[in-house]
Parts: sequence; structure tokens; C-alpha cells
Amino acid sequence: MAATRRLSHTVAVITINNPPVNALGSSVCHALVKEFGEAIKDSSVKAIVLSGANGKFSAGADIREFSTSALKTISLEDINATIEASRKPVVAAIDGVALGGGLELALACHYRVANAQSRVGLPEVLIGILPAAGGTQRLPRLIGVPAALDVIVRGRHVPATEALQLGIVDEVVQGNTVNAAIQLARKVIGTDLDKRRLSTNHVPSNPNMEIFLDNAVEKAKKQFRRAQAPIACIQAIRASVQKPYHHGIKKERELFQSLWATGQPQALQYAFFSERNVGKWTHPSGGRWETIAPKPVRTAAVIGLGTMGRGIVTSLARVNIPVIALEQDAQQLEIGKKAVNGLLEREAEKLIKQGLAPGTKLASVRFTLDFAELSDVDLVIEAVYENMELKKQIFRKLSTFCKPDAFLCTNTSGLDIDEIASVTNRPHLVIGTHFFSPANIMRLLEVVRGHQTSLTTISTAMSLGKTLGKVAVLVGNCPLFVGNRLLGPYLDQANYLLEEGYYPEEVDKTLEDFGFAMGPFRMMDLAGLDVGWRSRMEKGLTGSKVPPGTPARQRQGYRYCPLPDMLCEMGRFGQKAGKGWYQYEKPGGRIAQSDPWIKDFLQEYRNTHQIKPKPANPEVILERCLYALINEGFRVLEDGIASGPEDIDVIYNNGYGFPKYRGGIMYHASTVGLAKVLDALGKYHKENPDVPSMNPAFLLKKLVAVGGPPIKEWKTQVGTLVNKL
Ligand code: 3H9
Repeated sequence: MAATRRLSHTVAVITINNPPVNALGSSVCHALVKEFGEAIKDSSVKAIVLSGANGKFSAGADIREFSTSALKTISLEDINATIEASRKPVVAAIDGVALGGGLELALACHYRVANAQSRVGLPEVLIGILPAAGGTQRLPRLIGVPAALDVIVRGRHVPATEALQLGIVDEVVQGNTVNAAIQLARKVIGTDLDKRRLSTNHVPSNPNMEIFLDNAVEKAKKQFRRAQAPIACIQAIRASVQKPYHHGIKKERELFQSLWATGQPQALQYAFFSERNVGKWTHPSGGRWETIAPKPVRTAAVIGLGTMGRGIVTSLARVNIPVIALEQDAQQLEIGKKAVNGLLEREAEKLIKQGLAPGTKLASVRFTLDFAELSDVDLVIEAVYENMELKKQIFRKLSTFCKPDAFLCTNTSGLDIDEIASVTNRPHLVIGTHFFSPANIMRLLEVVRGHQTSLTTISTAMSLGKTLGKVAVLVGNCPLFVGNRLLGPYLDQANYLLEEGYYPEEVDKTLEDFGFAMGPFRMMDLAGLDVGWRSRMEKGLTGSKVPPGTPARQRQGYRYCPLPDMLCEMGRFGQKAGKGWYQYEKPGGRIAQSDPWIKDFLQEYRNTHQIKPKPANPEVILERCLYALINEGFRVLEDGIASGPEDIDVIYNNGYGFPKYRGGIMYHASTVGLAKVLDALGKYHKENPDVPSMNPAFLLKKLVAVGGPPIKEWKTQVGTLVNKL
């Protein structure tokens, strides 16, 4: 039953019951209409409490129903209007979450009681829409425009204690929320409810409000680039200031419809469900990790306190997992300890800001030089720099010192997990955990399974990822895994474009205008050009010096752009050196400025190689860079390294600054049309046959041959098509 009703003395308790999150699908909405109708009519009922079953009030409208007509048959705002108009007081009892339509429902109630552990918010913006059941009109009337903007435009989940301070809820309780709500409901029976009907109130305003809202629009444009929903939220809030409630509601509805027409809600909702569906991989034995219970991780150790290690220690301590942090020499240990303590202090401050009591403790971190101290930890994350020999040395030690059932994880961005596992006495407990920098902030975690990694190990690493608040994506073991593997062909295209007449600013601007957080050249400068340079040298690629008998722009038979090597040979490593593709105010500076030197350098290079610059064309930049990514994405699917296109999309959205409102790179391919992508790749490959990464992937060709099915069908097609390759 989607909602139930029981009587507690004179109070009707209506409970939403739609596991797992009490989403307000059409069946719940119909049930609410019925239960409220009956409770309002029933003369023995003097007040009503609205609650949610299984410890959750409601996560809002059922997002799955947006693409169907189900929601249209009944409007959530009509239900809210009925609740608000009730002459019997209605009290929301908020446990767990009241999000989106869930909070809108609670805002229509006359009072709100929240459990101390609960969170409330209007996160619709994150799925490309705006609160469309009165949220943009009622919340500003309750807490004022600046606070409502902050909550709605950022889609923040507000902890109960902060919600109390803001005035979103009336009471926060530690114990049984429903009982507290019943008590409050009984207390307010017979009182005047007029002031509690938010739609009848005015939005607090002042003469500077219009300027304030104009500034908010400008700020949102900068912050969210081309995402449309944040702007629509501000427009709806502006309507709440300027217009009576019923006009505001009309505006809210119109904005909802116009957002839908942009395609961004569909892309963001695909991204939302993709994050919850990633890594659904079947072991060759037929087993699935999702069906295996993860082992508890009560204590952990982190080896190496460089940038990555520090972030990982902080992430663990934050979720209350005590950590032992190990370094190999006393000086590094001291430096690492200072840095970790600094990060932990900042975390503690954040917790206090979120309303947790001062003195709230993060889990303990113990610092050591001694591997013997790791004898009892449940899981170790090695986070030393990328060097196979060093990692193997450490894993040999871990085999000796750690208890036999301890999980051993390696934080590598591309080294062979099987090779690392091979030196241990427990390859089935070894797994890759590729964190992204800074590890305490970035949401992405690539979990890399080796050939011998057990399902329990996978399940434990995936569960740890979730505990850490990460989006964990399970991927297969191949050089550079998924994210960095795709990056290679993308950066190659960006470099080739420079050879052919473009400048870093043009390429970056085009990709940033498309929505990337950062263009490829700014990204290379940030990451450090020397990282790729050293690894190319290790692979025997000889920098800018051309081996005898080789064409200047080829290596090992393929097209090769020596420009990044030439910069490194001159010490232009990027931000850290104060110069790279751009110049910076000082070494370590952050603000990229055009460097006239680069212009001259590129012109001279083109003259030397007799390259006639092509006329600038942003479409060419987009096609070449994006299709290079997409094509490698198809190869990753062919190889079984990612389980489906969603996995690749989640990785790029969360780790590589791809604009989420475009769904992801593979989703983008599906909206452009696979046939168009295939044609363009074919054309570019014909022009440059020595660039194999632009040779259209088999899987792409096959998908086009079967009519370019929708993305949700690719996963099933991958198996059938790849088997036939
Ligand atoms: C809205 O309300 C519009 C209104 O303004 C009015 C419009 C007219 N619908 O995340 P989890 C599923 S828009 C359908 O793994 P957690 C989710 O897919 C809505 N399904 O758990 C998953 O399914 P499965 C505004 C939903 O504990 C399962 O529930 N609200 C919805 O880590 C468990 O989810 C939001 O944007 C939904 N609304 O996190 C809130 N929500 O098991 C979106 C969840 O098959 N939801 N599912 O994979 C969330 O932020 C998180 O899911 C939540 C729980 C914090 C609730």
C-alpha cells in the first residue's frame, strides 16, 4: 500500500510507504489524496501527522515517472494545496530525508518536526529541473530569498540542525519523530493556522532585491556554466518576490516545461541513475559482487603521505574509520603528519558548521614508520608514487605484516593490478582503488579488479567507496584503466590541433564553452606536463629528438606530436614551473594567462615542418577531441574494461570535468547520433591514417549497422556484438 492511515487518539497518522525511498509516484499521490480526503472528513480526527515508512519521509517525486505520463494525471501541488488548506493542523514528521517533492509536501504542512539525523532540501536542480510543486514559492516565504536561493540553486541537503536555524523546520528531536509530531499536533489543535499557510504569506523583500537577484543570475552563469536549471530556479524565486503565490506557481510550471525542452533534465537524470547502476559486472563464474556481503572495514592503514595519501587518510577519518598512516622515513612522516592534521582540522570545522556539536571527533589517525603496526588492520591502501618496483616492495611487506584476511588496495592511476597482486600471498584480496586528486574532495573512485580479485574483495571496496561518499565505479585491469586511457587520444587530438594552426586558448575555450570544467591545455598545465613526458620516455619515446630515419612527426610508425616534450625540455612543466601552455604569475600560480612566447614557438614549429595553418573552426575542435574520447570509450566497452556506457559516463562526469548536464561522453554520442560520429571519425582517420585512435571502433560500426539503438540497449548489444567481433 502506497500510504496507510492509523488513528492515535484524535490524530490521524498518514504514512507514505513506497520503498526504498518513499518516492512520490502516481500511486503514492493517489493514496495521499484518498487518505487526506478521508482524514479531513472524519470528525473523530482533530489533527493529522504525515510521515514516511522505513525511516525516510520522502526523496521526492518519482524521477522514473518523469518520462511517462503518470505524473501528469495528478499534480503534487494540488495535494499540497489541499493539505495547506486543511482546517485541521497537519504536522510533517521528518525522518531520514525530505527532499524535492518530499520537502515541498512538508512545506505544505502547517508544522514540521525533524529527526536530528535527517536532511532536507530541494535538490531538483541536480537533475536538471526546479522544484515544481510550490517549493520555489513556499521556501522564500518561509526563510527569505537569500537562504532559499542558497538551498535551491545549489541543491543542498541541509542537516536538520541547520534546517532548524534557518527556520525550515520547527523542532528537531532525537527520539521518535512521529510521537513528537503527534504531541505537537495535539498541542496546536484549535489554534489559528493562517500564519502557518506559507502560500498566503509575503516574501520578505527590500529595495535592493532586484539587484541581488540580477547578481545571483550572473554568479550562477559563471558557476554552473551552461546548466539551465540554476537560472530557472532564480527566475522562479524572483517570481515569488514579484507576484502573488498563484502567479508564482504558474511561472514555476512554465519554467519546468521549458527546462524539459532543453534536454538537460533527461541527461542529468540519466546521469543520476547511471551513478546508481555502475559496475554491474558478472564474474566469469557467473557470480555478481552485488550479491556478496562486504566485509566490515573497522580499521585501515594508508601507506605514503604524499598528496594522495593525505587525502585518503582524511576521507577515512571523516567517516569514522581509525587510520594508521605509514611513511618510510621520519622526515616525510613529520611533513605528512602536519599536512594531515591541517586537513583534519578543516574537516572538524566543517562538521561544526553543519551543526554537529563542537568537539565532534573524527576517527583517530596514528602515524608510524613501522609496518609491524599494521598487523591488525582490516584494509590497507597503498598510495606511494607510480613506480611498479616500489609498489611491489611494499606489497611484499604487507603480505608479511598484515593479518591473512586483510584487504590490500593500491592507489594507482594505471599500473597493472595483477602484477602487484602477484608478489603477495593473497592475490584474491588485492584490488586497485584509483582515487582522484584531491582525494578528500573528488567524488570519483575507480575500483580496479584484477584477474584473481574475489567478489568479496570487490564488494568490500565498492562498499567502502560508498561509505567514503564516493561514486565508486568498478573497472577492469588494463593500462591506465578507463578514465586515463580515454584521455590519451583526447590529448593527442588537442596537440595535433596546435600543430595544424590552433592555439591553446582556442582549443580550451571551445571545450570550456561546450561545458568542460577545464580545457585540455589548462588541465595539462594543472596536472604537470612532466608526468606524461617521463612516462613517454619510459616507453622509449624519445622526446623531441627524432630517431634516425623517422619522419619528424612520427614515432614507432604512428603520428606523434613532440610539442609537449619540447616544452618539458625547456622546463615548462605547467603551473608548478610558472609556465607551460600558459604563463602564471609565479611558480605554483593558478591564473592562466596567454603567453606570446607560445604563439611564436608554435609558428616557428609550423614553419620548420612546413605546415600551412588551417582556418579556425570550433566544430572541428569539438568533433576531433570529443569523438576521440567516444571512440576509445567504445574500445573500452569492446574490451570489457567498463561494463556499460554508464560506467564511462559516470567516470567522465565525476573525475574529468565533463558537463553532467550533457549526460556523459557516451550519452552525448547517443544524442549526436552514432552514424554522425562514425562518419566524422571515418573522415578524420582517412585524413590521418597514422592515428589509430581515430579508426572507428568495431563496436561503434556494429551499433550503427544495427540501426544505432538507444543507449540503454547498448549494454545488451555489447555482449552479442563483441562475441561476434
Ligand atoms: C522532485 O521531487 C520534483 C518535484 O519538485 C515535483 C515535480 C512535479 N525517484 O541513492 P540511493 C532510488 S524530483 C525514484 O542508492 P542513498 C535510486 O535510484 C526529485 N527513485 O540511496 C535507488 O534505486 P535502486 C527530487 C529514486 O541512500 C534507490 O532509490 N529528489 C529517487 O545513497 C536508493 O537510492 C531528489 O533529487 C527518486 N526521487 O541515497 C533526491 N531517489 O536501488 C534524489 C532515489 O534501484 N535521491 N531513488 O538503484 C537522492 O538524492 C538519494 O537517492 C537519497 C538516498 C539521498 C534519497
